[in-house]
Amino acid sequence: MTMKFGKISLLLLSFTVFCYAVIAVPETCPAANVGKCGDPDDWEGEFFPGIYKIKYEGPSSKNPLSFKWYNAEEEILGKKMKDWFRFSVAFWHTFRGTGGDPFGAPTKHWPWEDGTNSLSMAKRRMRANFEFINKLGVDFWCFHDRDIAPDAPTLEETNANLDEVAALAQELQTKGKKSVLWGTAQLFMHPRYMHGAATSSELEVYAYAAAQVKKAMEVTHYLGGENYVFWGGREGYQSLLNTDMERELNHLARFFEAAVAHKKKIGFNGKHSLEYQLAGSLYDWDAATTANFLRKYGLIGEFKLNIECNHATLSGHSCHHELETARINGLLGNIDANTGDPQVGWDTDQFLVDIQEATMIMLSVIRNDGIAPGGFNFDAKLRRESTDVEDLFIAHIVGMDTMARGLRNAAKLVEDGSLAELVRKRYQSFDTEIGAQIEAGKADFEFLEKKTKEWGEPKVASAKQELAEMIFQSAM
Ligand code: XLS
Ligand code: CA
Ligand code: CA
Repeated sequence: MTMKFGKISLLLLSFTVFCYAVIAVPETCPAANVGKCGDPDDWEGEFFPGIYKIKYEGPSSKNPLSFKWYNAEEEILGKKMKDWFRFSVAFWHTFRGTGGDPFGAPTKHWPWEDGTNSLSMAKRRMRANFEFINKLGVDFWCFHDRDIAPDAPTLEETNANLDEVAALAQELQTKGKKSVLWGTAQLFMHPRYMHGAATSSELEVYAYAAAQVKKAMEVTHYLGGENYVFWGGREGYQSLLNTDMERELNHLARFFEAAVAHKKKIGFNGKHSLEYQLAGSLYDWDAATTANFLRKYGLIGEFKLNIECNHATLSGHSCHHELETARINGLLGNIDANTGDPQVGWDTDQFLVDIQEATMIMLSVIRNDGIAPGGFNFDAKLRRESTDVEDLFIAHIVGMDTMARGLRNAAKLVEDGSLAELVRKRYQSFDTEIGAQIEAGKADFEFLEKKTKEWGEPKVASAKQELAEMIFQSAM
């Protein structure tokens, strides 16, 4: 009996050791390249062997590695599809996302990763990024400073790492005619930013953040970036009992003023975008709050907003609401094309695949006549359970196709005109002499009281919401 138990234990032990060995040894080369890439700098192979340039094959195609709706060169409402979108790949999700979460270990083991965050690994990853965007047929990419190059013990060494990776990115960009849509500084991961960056109670942290943004702006400019984004993921508070909110917001405004001054100093003509919201008590809560902040501090002309759809949901709005708020304030800059989970109150950053939502988004974008020099950045990650390399392509393809369907549908609605006509009719009482007087601010209360006495009880028409929904659906 004891013997039998001993044998079984040994068997189990060897099985565990075997499994551990299989799981623990990270794959460092694709099968075809074994032996050729022992050192990360020696990488000779393709990162995505067997995946060719993704082509438009039309809606009847069953090929997952093809576009069914996104046809880059096709003109819709006088603009090529690629120019409506200016799609961008987010380096942090696509090349630094591991599938790990607070309860589970990483699930993605990309063949090119060696399990380190070394400088040579950073360069290899950058090559993977360019092969990816070239094959996907996207013109732009976005990055945080710390996604693309490793942190080092001193700022000088960290900056030197960043310069080295940026030089490679520059070379690869020129080859593939690609460009940076926006760059940004990661001011939320490192523990020094636990009280915030520009709103930290610690002066030295404020200074460190300034130095980091200075460098990130310079690198973005060096890479021909068209925009620079600020996302204040830690700019907020946990408790007002220990917080001087007014002082923190004043500091934040000073920080942005200094960033604008530095942009001018280095001749970076890119537009600044402010992105808002994650969760909790953040200062940049939604588009309206952020617009108010910019107005109060006289920064409104220097910034636009980077609207992230998942953040819109977290602040209790639809993405369409946030886009319209930004648009009517002349602040629509970039779109982080992603979505959240309606049942989960967290920033899940999923690929947006809801065609109705995409249509609403594109209605705003068409009304704005596009968003250049901004674009659509896929700030979205594969689900933890999606672990094949090809899933990276499939996720972006379905994201691009969804937006393309949104554009096609929105264009149909615009060309058909019934929805616009319904809205026009709804407000037609203002298309009168008195309506014009009200809209020009020339109708005082006495005049309106006189008119009301003349007219009697107002006649109120139907809002026709269901008819509007019916027209909207007819374009799907
Ligand atoms: C996180 C943010 C972040 C910004 C860039 O939720 O969306 O990814 O876009 O710092
Ligand atoms: Ca974002
Ligand atoms: Ca997000």
